[in-house]
Amino acid sequence: MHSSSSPELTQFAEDVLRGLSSTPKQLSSRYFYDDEGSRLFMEIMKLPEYYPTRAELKIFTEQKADICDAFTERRHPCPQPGEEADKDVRVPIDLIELGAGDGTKTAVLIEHLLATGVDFTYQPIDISQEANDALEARFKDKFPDLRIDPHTGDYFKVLGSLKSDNGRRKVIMFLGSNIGNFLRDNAVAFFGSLREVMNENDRLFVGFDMQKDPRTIVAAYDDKQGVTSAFNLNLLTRINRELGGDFDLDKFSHYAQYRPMECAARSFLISREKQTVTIAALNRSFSFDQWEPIFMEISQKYTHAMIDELSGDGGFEISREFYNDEDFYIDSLWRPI
Ligand code: AVI
Repeated sequence: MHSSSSPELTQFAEDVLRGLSSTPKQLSSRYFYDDEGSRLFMEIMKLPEYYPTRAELKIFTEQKADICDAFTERRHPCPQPGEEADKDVRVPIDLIELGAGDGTKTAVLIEHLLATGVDFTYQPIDISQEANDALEARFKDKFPDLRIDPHTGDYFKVLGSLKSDNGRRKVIMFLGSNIGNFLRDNAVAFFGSLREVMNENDRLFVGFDMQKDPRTIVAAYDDKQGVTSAFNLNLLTRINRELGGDFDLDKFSHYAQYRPMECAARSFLISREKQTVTIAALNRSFSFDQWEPIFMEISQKYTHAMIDELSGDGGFEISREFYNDEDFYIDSLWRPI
């Protein structure tokens, strides 16, 4: 998409222009993931303070049999009167993952599906060809019998091409509480668009990070080693490199907060002094007051009621939920309605 005034601007440039021209200033966290940003996110996932990845891995490790059963179950898990549960007959599935990362968590489910002889293919979808190539190489090495069919491109374009009913159930996975990086209206629209490319018998499997002790959440987004700070600041480096910006990273500092009433963690880069930043590709300068924030990212946390409402608003009903005892994290399996 191009604006009429600057037809040559890329989507990234347009979004930066719009974000830094708005009040309050903002930058979209979807641009965090250049090579360095992806590397820093891998580091974040190993931090002692960043619990979501370990929480989801624990659910998969401890409940893989139940999860894989639910993916391949032929009938409604609660049989209707006169109908018997038909647990032993498994449906073939296409396991489709949106943004698989390094695939560590998914590997747990794949290993179990292979061991139980389920008829399935694994189809990761990612915008990055390199990410898909690396994942394919890793999984082919780890699981020589796996049928893997990676797709590179926009989620919805790829899913649209997979829409036709081939007799196999699509199980679409969106893990890691990635949905938390969407504002609520965007999350509902995202689920609605997924619903449009799904058939009645398909399933959606979504990871949600739950509301918990606010101190635990803030620490996850403000780690002692400063990796999350580097992750946020890296977007300024990306703007400098790709758009000819002159951001001085020492003049901005990372700030993370959690607002328990909204269950939302937000991160900001705060201008430490009054300054002007010029971005050559936009042919524009932007003034910052001292202590003025740039809103960088929302990481929404959830209650059961919020998940229930989101599923309904997106066109789904909850079929099964997998969570740990403390309700720390939930993987929720949805069925289209
Ligand atoms: C990718 N996403 C779910 C992460 C999160 O928890 O919001 C991104 C992240 N930002 C800072 N730390 C991790």
